[in-house]
Amino acid sequence: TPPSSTDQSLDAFNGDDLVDTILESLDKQEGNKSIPTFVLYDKRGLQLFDEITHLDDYYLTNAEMEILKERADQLAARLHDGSVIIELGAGSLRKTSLILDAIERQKLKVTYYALDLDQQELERSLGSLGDFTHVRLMGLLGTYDQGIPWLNQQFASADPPTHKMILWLGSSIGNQNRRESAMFLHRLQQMCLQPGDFLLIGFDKRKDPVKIKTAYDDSLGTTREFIMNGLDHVNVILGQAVFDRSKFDYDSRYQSDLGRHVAHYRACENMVLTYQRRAGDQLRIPLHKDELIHVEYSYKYSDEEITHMLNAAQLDKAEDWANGKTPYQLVLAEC
Ligand code: AVI
Repeated sequence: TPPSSTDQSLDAFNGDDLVDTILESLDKQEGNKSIPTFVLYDKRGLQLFDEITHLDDYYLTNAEMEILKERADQLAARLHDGSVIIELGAGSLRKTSLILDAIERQKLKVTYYALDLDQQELERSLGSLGDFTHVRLMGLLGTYDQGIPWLNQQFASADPPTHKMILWLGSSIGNQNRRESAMFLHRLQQMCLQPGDFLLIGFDKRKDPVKIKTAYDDSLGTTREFIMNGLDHVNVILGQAVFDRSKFDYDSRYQSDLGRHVAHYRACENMVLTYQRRAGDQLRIPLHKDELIHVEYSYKYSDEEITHMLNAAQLDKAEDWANGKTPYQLVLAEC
């Protein structure tokens, strides 16, 4: 069955697996403790992230929209009747609507698949797009690991092959380390793309450390709240109040030598996290004052790093669209 927008639940997001994943990543020595990044995206987290994308300090979304406004017609001209667009981590679709409007203007019969994790969000954002005559909208509920093989299977035997364009926008590539991203792109290239297919990727550039730091520690405190909400979500997943949010702070650092922003939780005092297991015993995780628990990386890219990554994935650069005002770049890669 496809991960459809209507009835599919996320097997990979099975509750017990999540609990184990979180406890295992926490039960480590000082310096190695982490919480998986996905905890940031519960319902409130998705709302807060949407708020972040409207902030002036978080320049990434506006920069990407500016580029898309300018380039949407050029992008649509790369498609044909019968082409398929697949968006990984579709989100609010504010940016995507710029592309879909351009396709509609060019009267191309294109099917658009939005892959995302939250069914209600998916339905709401697809519903907000309005009516199209030429573009067909489809929601795919699932993780990348569920959606990509399904799509691959869906189009593998088409003759002639279905022309595809994959969208990976919003600098989502930055939330994996460079090696993981290169491997992911290579996998996409191998599994889903055929000669003539495209992949559009949004990269935040590593040019301006001060601007980047402000984007992740904004003046309204929305990012702080977005990160701190992750602890509430962890308590919900664990089914116990393991974290007392008032005893933690958001630690935001831009490491310019490594070209990445790192988000941590910092313990404000010595404490012991306690989780009551079903078997009756307790898992106890001591934390020192100022100990850090990692929750998110946001990697930034130089031109060389982008080229290197595309080469490693055996992709060619077809277009390289920058924004004159902010260090952000959209790269259209071709298989
Ligand atoms: C979703 N992702 C690309 C965002 C980023 O920039 O890493 C998530 C985010 N974290 C803090 N602010 C925004």
